Amino acid sequence: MLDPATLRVLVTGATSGIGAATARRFALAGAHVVGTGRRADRLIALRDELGSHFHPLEVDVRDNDALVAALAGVPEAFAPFNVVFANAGLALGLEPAQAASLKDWDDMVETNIKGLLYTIRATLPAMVEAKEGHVLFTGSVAGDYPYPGGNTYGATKAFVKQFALNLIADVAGTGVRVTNIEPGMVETEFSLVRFHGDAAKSENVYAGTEAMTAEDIAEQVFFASTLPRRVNINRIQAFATCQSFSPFKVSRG
Ligand code: NDP
Ligand code: 8X3
Repeated sequence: MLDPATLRVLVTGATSGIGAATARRFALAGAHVVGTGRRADRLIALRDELGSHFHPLEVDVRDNDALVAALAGVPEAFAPFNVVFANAGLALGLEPAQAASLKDWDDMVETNIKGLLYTIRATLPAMVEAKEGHVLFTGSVAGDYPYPGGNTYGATKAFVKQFALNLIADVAGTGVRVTNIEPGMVETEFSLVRFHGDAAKSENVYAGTEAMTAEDIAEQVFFASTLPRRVNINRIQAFATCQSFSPFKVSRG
């Protein structure tokens, strides 16, 4: 197993949910962690909690210039990264495609696809040059399985899955590893964001279930990243145990 103290980790979307839990998991194990997000107060709170092993970086992943500039200013102890967790993302809306908001679609594409690409393009060359590094993504079961209202969100996560697999092909022989983490239902702020702040709708998603926790997913990220460097986990797909599949729906009459 790799010594976590040797890891210099970038986590995008560290202000909440899976990203915050992952930043905690690595920092408390002795890694140096840079966490990003747009909500500076959340990042400062995480720094207050985790101390000198956490460096906050307020940046919107959709702004490539800002992202590149912010990453260039990371203190020495935290760079160069040898683990990059491109996790920042969101679902917006659950309407059928014919009724969905085009702005929601734009925001998902800008964040889940373009922001993720900016993150990788800004960090991958240094890992390839160092012949050491690990890129992990937060994909989703929605990238494999369709559901009503999943339209653009699921398609962005299908992009993430295929990009991850293609990246494995590109970095072959460089020592860089690539893993797509593909969770099912995790109770975070995900549904609150999806329903544009409607707490009742969000709570309804998790009511009566035992959803996975952000810590459950952080553990998967930590596991994949601390395996010996000879091991590349391509994909980890996990449902909450209470989740399963439905039969095909057939419209009749
Ligand atoms: P949260 O809403 O709790 O966290 C989302 C994180 O993404 C926040 O830190 C948020 O930070 C950040 N983020 C969103 N947009 C931007 C942006 N433009 N720039 C920078 N950061 C951004 O949800 P989760 O933790 O659940 O989501 C994390 C990832 O997990 C997402 O990619 C999501 O699609 C994926 N996922 C979630 C599942 C679930 O059931 N919860 C299941 C499968 C995948 P801020 O708002 O401060 O910028
Ligand atoms: C989040 C899981 O099923 O809400 O990616 O799309 S789901």
